Amino acid sequence: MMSEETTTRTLIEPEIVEIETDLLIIGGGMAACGAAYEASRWCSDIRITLVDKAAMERSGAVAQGLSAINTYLGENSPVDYVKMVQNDLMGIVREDLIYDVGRHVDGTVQLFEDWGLPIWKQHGDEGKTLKEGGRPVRSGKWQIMINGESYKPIVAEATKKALGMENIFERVFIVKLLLDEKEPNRIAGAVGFSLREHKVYIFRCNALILACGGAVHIFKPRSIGEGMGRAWYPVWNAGSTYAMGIQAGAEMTLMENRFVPSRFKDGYGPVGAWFLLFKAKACNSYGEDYMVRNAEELKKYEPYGSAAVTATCLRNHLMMLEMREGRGPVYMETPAAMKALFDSVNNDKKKVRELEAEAWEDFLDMTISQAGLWAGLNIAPEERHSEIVLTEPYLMGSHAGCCGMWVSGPADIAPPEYQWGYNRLTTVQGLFTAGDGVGASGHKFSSGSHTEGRIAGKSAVRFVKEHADFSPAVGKPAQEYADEIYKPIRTFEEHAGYSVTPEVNPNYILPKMLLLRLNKIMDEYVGGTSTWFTTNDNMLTDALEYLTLLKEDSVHLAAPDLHELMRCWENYHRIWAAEGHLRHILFRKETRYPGYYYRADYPQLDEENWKVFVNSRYDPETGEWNFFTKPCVQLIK
Ligand code: SFD
Ligand code: AMP
Repeated sequence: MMSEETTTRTLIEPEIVEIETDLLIIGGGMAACGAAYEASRWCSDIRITLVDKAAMERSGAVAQGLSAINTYLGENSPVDYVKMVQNDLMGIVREDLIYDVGRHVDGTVQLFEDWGLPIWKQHGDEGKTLKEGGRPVRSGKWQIMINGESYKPIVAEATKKALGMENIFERVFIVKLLLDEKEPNRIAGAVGFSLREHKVYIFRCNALILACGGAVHIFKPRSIGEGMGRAWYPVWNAGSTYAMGIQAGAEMTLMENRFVPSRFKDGYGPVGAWFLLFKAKACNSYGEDYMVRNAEELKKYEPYGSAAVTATCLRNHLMMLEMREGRGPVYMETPAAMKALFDSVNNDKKKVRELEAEAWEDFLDMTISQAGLWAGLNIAPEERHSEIVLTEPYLMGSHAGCCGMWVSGPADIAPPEYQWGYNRLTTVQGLFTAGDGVGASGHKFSSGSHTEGRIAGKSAVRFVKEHADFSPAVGKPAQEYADEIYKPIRTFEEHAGYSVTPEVNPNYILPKMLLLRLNKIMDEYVGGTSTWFTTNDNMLTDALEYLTLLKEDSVHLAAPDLHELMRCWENYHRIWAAEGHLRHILFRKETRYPGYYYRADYPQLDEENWKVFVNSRYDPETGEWNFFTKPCVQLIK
């Protein structure tokens, strides 16, 4: 143990900065950028402020870029888009919200092109924009190819220009939302801290758009040790959207849903371009296509099993059978696909080189580590196949997953039970969300999330104008918020030096330790990779007890610096998002998403009793969770 003198430190007192605004946007990703861009178009007389925990140029899921835009309708109709999403998410979706994204998304993609995003065009249409009728190169029915390494800087730049840098706070992490003191269930602001300076921010606002992306590292990842930072979705999306929404009392929907992507093993490279553009097949280690071999299995999951495109979770289910029954590993058969493509260009040397470059570029544009791994393993995709695997689960509302908040739908389409005034308003007055935040409407991807942000932005501006007499009243004195946020710094200051090794100290928990404990609970009891995504009532009940203890212990989190302070709050958010997920799985007594998770005690799909939304509300006054179902209204037959 070290002596007393060495532990004496000067306590850090953060400066408190208080900011009044009309519309506060939390997040700087695709949805938030869309919200800020659109909101500024509809008003010059209201104050709009955006707060991002990172630098917007490279923040959020699109940080590394993307190689495709997965939602572009083009020749398809919004009705077909709704049908596709409905089937992919096993029938329970909000068709009004999906239709709304579908009818506006192409305009958003055309804006991206105007701002400088290079979109691949079919032979003969090179140089023609989409607006001018240029035909994009489609990888699939809904997806188009882009040169997307700089996708995020391009989208962020347009937002910065629209909003002005003076209204953007970068590297400020929002810890929690503030409810109004006078009006119940009414948003009034948010508090957070700077990651660069000792400053705590208190924002007061009239309306707020919460768009902090999805949740990663809730479950133990497949990558371990020094590779643990590698995941498919970005590790810096820590469930803040769900946690802060739940804590504020917003009604949540389908939080039991998750997304388990099949990905190139260890590098987490996406598979879409390989399946759709390069037309590759994925086979078990005996060379059998698992979709063909296990086709009969799909009959158990009608009406979804017989759809023209098999739902993502069911594709996973068929792949998992191979692993469970011992016929793994599963490989993406890249050499056969490349050979067919080379043959299609008559093995023309220049064209062959271009195709090889495209294969690498798919990863270099969005998952650079996968290209690194190929190089490290001496894999040339035209010569050697690559293993694919089902990753750990992610919580998200924008890809082939649909957990999130329950929001009001568009006035012209939403049935009365799905509508309470403002499009994308949550059940908390003044609180809006978009992108990963909106539940029951997946398959938005980057373009749809930006589109939905634009929808929410326009709607929130109208809300502000129609509630101009509101003046936010936040409860506690500013210093109390500052003390609460800086508690982990204080804990470290108080106890550092008690032990020689800072990682081993009985007086506190470092964020990584807490993360590992959360990951272990979720993995082993709530259907992570260790149990092949299988859980049951007893496992879930035990997990809830362990999670409750973990939440209690989180008061002992300690942060040696501002970066670790962010890690503390991120992990606190993860616990809340995890709890929502767990409680929802416990409530739904069926296996709605085979391939995403299995309730071993209710292994069937139960269309008769469970084709409903499972919704929940945490009451911030009492601390109680309340669960109920809502009908699933089918608008399109
Ligand atoms: O290949 C706080 N996505 C794909 N979309 C496509 O269109 N095409 C693809 O090719 C896609 N693929 C893909 C995708 C994502 C990733 C990581 C890979 C590959 C490797 C999905 C889209 O990217 C995704 O749907 C959207 O980005 C979702 O938008 P949004 O806005 O809901 O989330 P965000 O962009 O991650 O932004 C979150 C923001 O919040 C900030 N933030 N700020 C303040 N305080 C806090 N507490 C905060 N917490 C988070 C973040 O910094 C960020 O700015 S493929 O796999 O299919
Ligand atoms: P991914 O790379 O898995 O994120 O997928 C990118 C896009 O391709 C998404 O729109 C997926 O729904 C779609 N996709 C991926 N694999 C398949 C497949 N085998 N069949 C149909 N669509 C797919």
